[in-house]
This record gives sequence, C-alpha cells and structure tokens, in this order.
Amino acid sequence: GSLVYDPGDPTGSLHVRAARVLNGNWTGTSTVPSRGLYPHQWSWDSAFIAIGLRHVSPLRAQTELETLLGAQWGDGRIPHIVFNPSVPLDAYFPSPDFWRSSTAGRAAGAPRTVQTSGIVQPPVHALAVWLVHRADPGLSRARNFLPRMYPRLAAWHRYLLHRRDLGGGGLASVVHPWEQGMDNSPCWDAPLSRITPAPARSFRRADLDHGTPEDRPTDLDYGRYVRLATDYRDRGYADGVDEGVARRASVEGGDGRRAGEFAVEDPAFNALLIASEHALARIAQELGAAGTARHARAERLTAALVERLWDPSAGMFFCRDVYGGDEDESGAHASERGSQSTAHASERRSPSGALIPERSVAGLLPLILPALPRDIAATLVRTASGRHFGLGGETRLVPSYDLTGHAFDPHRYWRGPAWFNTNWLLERGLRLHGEHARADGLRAALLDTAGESGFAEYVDPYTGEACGALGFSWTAALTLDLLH
Ligand code: 9YW
Repeated sequence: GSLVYDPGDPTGSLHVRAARVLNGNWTGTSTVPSRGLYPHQWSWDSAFIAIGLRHVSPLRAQTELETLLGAQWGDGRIPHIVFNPSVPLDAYFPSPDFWRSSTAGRAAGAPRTVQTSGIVQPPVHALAVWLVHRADPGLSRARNFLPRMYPRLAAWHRYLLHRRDLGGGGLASVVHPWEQGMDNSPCWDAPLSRITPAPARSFRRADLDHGTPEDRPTDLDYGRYVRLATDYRDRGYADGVDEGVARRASVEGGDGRRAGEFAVEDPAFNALLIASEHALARIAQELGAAGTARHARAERLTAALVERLWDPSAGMFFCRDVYGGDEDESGAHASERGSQSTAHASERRSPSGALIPERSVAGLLPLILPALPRDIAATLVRTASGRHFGLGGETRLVPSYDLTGHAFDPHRYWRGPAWFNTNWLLERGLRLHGEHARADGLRAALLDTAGESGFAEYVDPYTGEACGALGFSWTAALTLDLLH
C-alpha cells in the first residue's frame, strides 16, 4: 500500500521506466529491493543496483555501496541486511530484535549504532565498486571513492577466504541458505533435512503479508532457517570452533573446524568471489599497487572451484555439502571407510563432504570466470542450452532450477522461476566466452520480459508471467545496464 510510484506504469521508454523504479525505491542513502516486501538494504541487491544506477547517477551508485560498506563488521563481514531504523519492527522478519547484532555480534565487531543481520550474501561488491568507478572516474577520484572502498573490500575477501574456509579446500562456505541468496533452492534440501526446525509458533513470517504463499518458501523451510540463524547468533556469530563464544559441544566435528551444522560450498557464491577478486586486482592497479598477486589468487581459486565442485558427468558445477556424506556418528568421511573403488579417488583428494546432485542455475554461473578452462566453459554452454535449462529454446529465461528436476515448480521462488540477476550474469558469461549470438538472444529476452512483467522480482521461465513483487530494484537496475 505504501507505493510511491506505479511499477506497472507502462508509459515512457524502458530506460525511463527502469529509472523510475530505482527513484521510487531510493531512501536517500540506499535503495530498497522492493517497497513492500523488503523495506531495508540488502547486500547483493545493492551491488546489482549500483551496477545499474551508475548509468543514471554515479553519485547515487557510489553512495549505495558506501552505505552498505559502512555497516561492515570488524571481522570483515558485510551483513546481508542493513536495517532502516525508521521502518517498524514488524514490517520484516527476522527483524533487528532477532539478530541483535550490536550485542550478540560484539565479539565479531558488529557496528554499535546501525543494526544489521549477522549472516552474509554473495560478494558482488568489489565487482560493483570497480564498475561504478569506471562509469565516472573523475567523480570517483574527486570523492576518493576507491581508496575508501579498497581496504573494506580487501577485509571482506579476507574474511570469506579465511574464516569461511570450513571445508579446508580454499573455497568459502555459506552457513545459512539465505547467505547464498537463493533461499529455498533444492540444493539445500539434503543439508537442511539434518536441521531440527524451530517451532512454527515461535516466529511470525512477515513475507506472507505481501506474497502468495505458493510463490514463497514453506513454513517447514522457515523453521529451519530460523533455527540455523538462532544458533549462529547464540554462538556470537563465530565461524570456527577456535573463536566460539558460547559454542555448543554437540556440534563439534572430528576435524576441529566445525562450529555450526550447515556448511555448503556453492559454485555461484564462489564464482562471484573470484570475479570480485579479479575486480579487486584492477582496483589495486588503479591505486598504483600491483594487481598480479590478486589475479593469481583468483586463478588459483578458479582451479579450486573446478577441483571441488565440477561434476563432469552432469556437465556443470554442484554444491558441496561440507558436513554431508558421513553417515556414521564418529564424523569419519565416506571415502575413508570400506569399499573404495576408483570412483572414490577424487573424493579422497578433496575429502570434506559430498557433492549435492541437484542442478541449480548456480552451477552454471562460473561461466563469468575468465580463467575457466575452455572445455569447461564449452560444456557449461551446452548444459545451459540443453533440456535442463532450455536457453535459446524451450524457455524465455534460464530457470533457477532444472526443468526436469523432481522439485521443479515454475512459480516457487528459487525452485524454478527465472531471476534477472542470474540471467544477467549468464549473459555476461556467454559474451566473455565468445558466445555472442546466445548472449544477444538472452539480452533481448531479458529486456522484453523485464518491461512486460513490470520489473518483476522473478518470472515463470516459460511464459515470463510476473511472480513475487513488482517494481523490483535489481530487475530495473540490470535492465538499465543491458541498455547501455
Ligand atoms: C527473504 C532481497 C532478498 C534477496 C534474496 C532473496 C530474498 C529475503 O530477497 O531473500 O526474506 O526471503 O532470496 O536473494 O537478496 O531482494
């Protein structure tokens, strides 16, 4: 009811309409993802928003990122939500009184004045900072934008690559499905099934005031999200057993690193981290330092991504369930027990956990990486264009999940609908690897669908029918980026 513009207003060019959405969602210091459903600042949303906003206002784009990075924690983490203090507590769940960042997050260096969540989202930020700088280098230099952002981005990457290397193989793990950004992806079903849900009566979902329940995660999913977030908060948002404030002995594993019950290495999260590491190298060079060490690190991480998450028979990347695959209580890994065939050889080299055999769009997104081996890039393009995702054929936009998968639902959030940020990343990846015809087709479909759907949050991948919120910020922002 509090819309200050009509997101469905079809008058004006696509550019004018997209800019109008971003103006309507601007609060003065940042942009909300959507007026009704998401009334605060979200981390990866702000990065995508800034990438589009730079074409209409480089100053607002810089401010967007400065506001977010201003809420960074002392340990380097960038929180997934920065709360707007003027929004009523019951407008969004979980609210600041759930996360209690300034008290529960004190040991991890949470800010004292601004309230935030305690989990993170995909690290698109260095990439966004670099692209925003490039849009108006003069303004950027005049405002000292890069020198102010660089140390914060470096600390952010350090946090992810050190505190979050829970699998010990060099990649960052997410400790909650919300951290990866694709909240109810079927990839989380197996690792989540081990989590005891919080009772439904112990919390009240605010999202159902805005969305159709059929388009949203289920109550059972929510109970598990709440349990994981509560446990993380209650151990002071500590990531390793060594830094646990009030750690729970019952969840310590045999490898000495385990603090929580959920840890997943996700291909999209890590691909965005690697792309951002390349961007950080460019920022360092711009500031007069050598970027070579960072580029080299990004290449090593690309190799680790392939080593740990590539599944040659599926022709795409899978998630790794870091605490999965060890059914016996002692915590021994499957590959260390009995019957070892040659098929277990790769498991022995990367011993932690097991791959999750679910085809999510996340498993295609490493296509954005410049150092990806050529044969893997070619295989990803084939997989995207085949029956599981339908690029350039069966679907208008690439779905969030396997069209033939057991959990596919064309309307339920991250279990099938097509999203604009993931399709924008694929468009970039196709272009990077020389697939210009496919990239052009996807770009045209993105622009048509964004305009026709009223800049919807997500759409039916076959028909383009709007789902979720309208006037969604990253949809409008990435439309602007594709128009330039
Ligand atoms: C929620 C804001 C966020 C996105 C996530 C998306 C959703 C929040 O909205 O999560 O309450 O479910 O899954 O990726 O950042 O747009």
